[in-house]
Amino acid sequence: LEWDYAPAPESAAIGRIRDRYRMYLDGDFVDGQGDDLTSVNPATEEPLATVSTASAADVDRAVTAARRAYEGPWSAMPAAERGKYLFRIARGIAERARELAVVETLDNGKPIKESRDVDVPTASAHFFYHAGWADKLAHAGLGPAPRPLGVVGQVIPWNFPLLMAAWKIAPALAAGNTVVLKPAETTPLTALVLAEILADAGLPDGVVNILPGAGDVGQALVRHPGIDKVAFTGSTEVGRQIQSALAGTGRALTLELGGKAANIVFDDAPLDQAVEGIVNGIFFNQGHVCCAGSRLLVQESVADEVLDKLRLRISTLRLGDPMDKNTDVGAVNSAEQLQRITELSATGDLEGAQRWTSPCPLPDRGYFFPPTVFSGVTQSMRIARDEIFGPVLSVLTFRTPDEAVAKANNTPYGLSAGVWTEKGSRILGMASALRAGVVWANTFNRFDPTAAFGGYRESGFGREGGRAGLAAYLRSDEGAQA
Ligand code: TXE
Repeated sequence: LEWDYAPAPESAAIGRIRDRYRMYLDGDFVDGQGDDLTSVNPATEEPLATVSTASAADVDRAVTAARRAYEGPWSAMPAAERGKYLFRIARGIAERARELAVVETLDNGKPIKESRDVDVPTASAHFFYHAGWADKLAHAGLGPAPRPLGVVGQVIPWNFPLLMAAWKIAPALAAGNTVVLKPAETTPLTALVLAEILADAGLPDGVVNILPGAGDVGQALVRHPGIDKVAFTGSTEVGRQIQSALAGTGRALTLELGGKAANIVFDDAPLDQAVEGIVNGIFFNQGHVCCAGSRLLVQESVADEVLDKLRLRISTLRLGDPMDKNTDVGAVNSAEQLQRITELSATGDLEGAQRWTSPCPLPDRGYFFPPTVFSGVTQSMRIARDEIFGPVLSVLTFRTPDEAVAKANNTPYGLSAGVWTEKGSRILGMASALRAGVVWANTFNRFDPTAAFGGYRESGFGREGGRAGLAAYLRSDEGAQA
């Protein structure tokens, strides 16, 4: 399958998606014993590549390989050497940035400008940041000699396939652990390209193993007795199952689950800037973002003005071919997710909210859902409570800051929130009153490897990024335990 996307001369040699991808086990690319899966381009509904998947026996082999690597070369290696591998991986991602961005967009459906400008550079930045930590763990404020946990089992979702792999693998390796990672079944390709980068970096065999497969492979991995810690990003439902499966085992666990973030706009906010933040908050990555600003809470006095500006701005968003660098909204990742979004948003109509849909035309094929805004939403409606994980915004209003806090916190989730106001004191007050792991002020959806990311309550526990994220991969009081 030739790329449509003009490759730079220096990368012309790798301008091809392979027909078949194999799993990465103990330093080799091998066929797994599971049934092959076909990765589909969600923008065209055409098959992209065949991917070999793991069986429970493959999971067992991978855990054994990771244990051997942990007890052997990886633990024996001076920490500064470990850091060098992470630097090499960071550089490898940067060198293959164009290829990774293209594969990500074809496999996931996200606009190429997002994979190119956000996913791939942030993945590389994550390895760079953690490379620097590898030989400085004694200075991380986690005690004089923090120790790794051992073999880590990691399961990631399909919304940021490469970036989630980087978020999981980089801190685990920096802290001295070894890894078995399972990418999501609809987006396994960039994790397997990353595996090539790991192999090219000369990472010792078994330090990282990447095993594609569906939920059954994830289940075999997280329940494997040879795993010392599980890190999971995905649905709250599966997170709950994993937590109960691990209860009483003493194994470490971090969960990064769903969200229903409030993006709160006060009447003194710079409204044009806020509108940009609202649009970015919910339409970035088609709204397939756990911290998406899916509930707009706007102060009543400016609600009509904000809604008018918002509709105007959304009408200019270009939806369509994710490989077109002008596209703002790409394809929904799978037919299943499209159906979920369609069904959940239909409850908004039934419950009496007013639906407004962007006038952009939808392509004839592919899984697309138009940017949608529901106004007149009340707190009891499902579209105000449930995570839609799509380009659908629910708009509620408030009169006072206290009412804004009460409505924002009226959710079982607690991952993120946004506050738009010119008043610094109000930002600080809201940040401490909002029950959310991340509160953005006059911006939204900003990610940085130095900053801890994670939630409360049904959004999970444990942090990724920053010193706290590192602590989650070390034996210390700060790592969350099941
Ligand atoms: O998630 P799953 P799905 C939310 C979002 C979305 C919904 C369903 O609301 O609409 O979840 O998405 C693996 N043991 N989020 O069905 O099933 C699975 O193979 C171990 C929010 O895709 O949780 C995949 O690799 N692993 C979220 C990963 O878990 C299991 C991102 C996520 O899939 C498993 C994704 C099991 N029993 C969805 N069952 C976020 N926090 O960003 C499945 N998996």
